[in-house]
Amino acid sequence: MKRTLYIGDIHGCADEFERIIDAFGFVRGTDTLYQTGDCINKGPDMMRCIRLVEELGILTVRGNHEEHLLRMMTTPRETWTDKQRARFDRLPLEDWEYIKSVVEKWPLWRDTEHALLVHAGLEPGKTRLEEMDPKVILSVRLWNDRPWYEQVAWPKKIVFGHWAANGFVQGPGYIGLDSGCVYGKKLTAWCPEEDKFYVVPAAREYTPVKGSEKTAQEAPCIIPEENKTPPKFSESIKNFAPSLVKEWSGYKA
Ligand SMILES: [Mn+2]
Repeated sequence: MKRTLYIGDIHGCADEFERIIDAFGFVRGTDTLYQTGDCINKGPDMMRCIRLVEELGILTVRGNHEEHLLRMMTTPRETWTDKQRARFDRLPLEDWEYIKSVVEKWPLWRDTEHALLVHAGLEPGKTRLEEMDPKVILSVRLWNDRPWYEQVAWPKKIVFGHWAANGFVQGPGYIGLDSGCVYGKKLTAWCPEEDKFYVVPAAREYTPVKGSEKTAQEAPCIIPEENKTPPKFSESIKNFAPSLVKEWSGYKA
């Protein structure tokens, strides 16, 4: 049977990325893999993640971190912040050039058979994706102090990432897959044909959990002031239906 898997935010967590694809039992040429963007930065091995995307033909969307990189690489180094320089110095220039050549192909959204895939979310009050602000699609969390997904009705389920502090969420028209793998939580993926979630625990905490202020500053896009305060990080993954969850038992730390 032809199957589909939507995988949440990776942030360089190459081991967990490979493991969730293994746990799913990906069949090359038959199955389709999608990913919510933010493949790069923060975690241990973003080059391996990018190569995996290319080798397996994983269909991703652009995340705010990819957008940020593309913008950085078109501005002179003298204008970068210390943090941007430190981040860039983690890899040789030719690796960044390769990453850029891959991620610049990633679209802002993919209208797929089972879901509309975006990195962060949709802009409430608009009905056409082309009319939405790209910054919102890449970075939105709260809209007028409420989660954007409570304010959007879309003909198709919306699959998104970007909100690790909120964790996994599922509601009538949406699935949020960022369950904070790089923060030592979990990598989550959804298979619509099986109506099942795959979950791989993070091997460790690769990056400390951020405060809300830092989260807002790091977004490359200017977010309206009222949208800048995500809720506190919760230990438990919200709204998880245990019967739908397959905890992958083959995992070894
Ligand atoms: Mn993001």
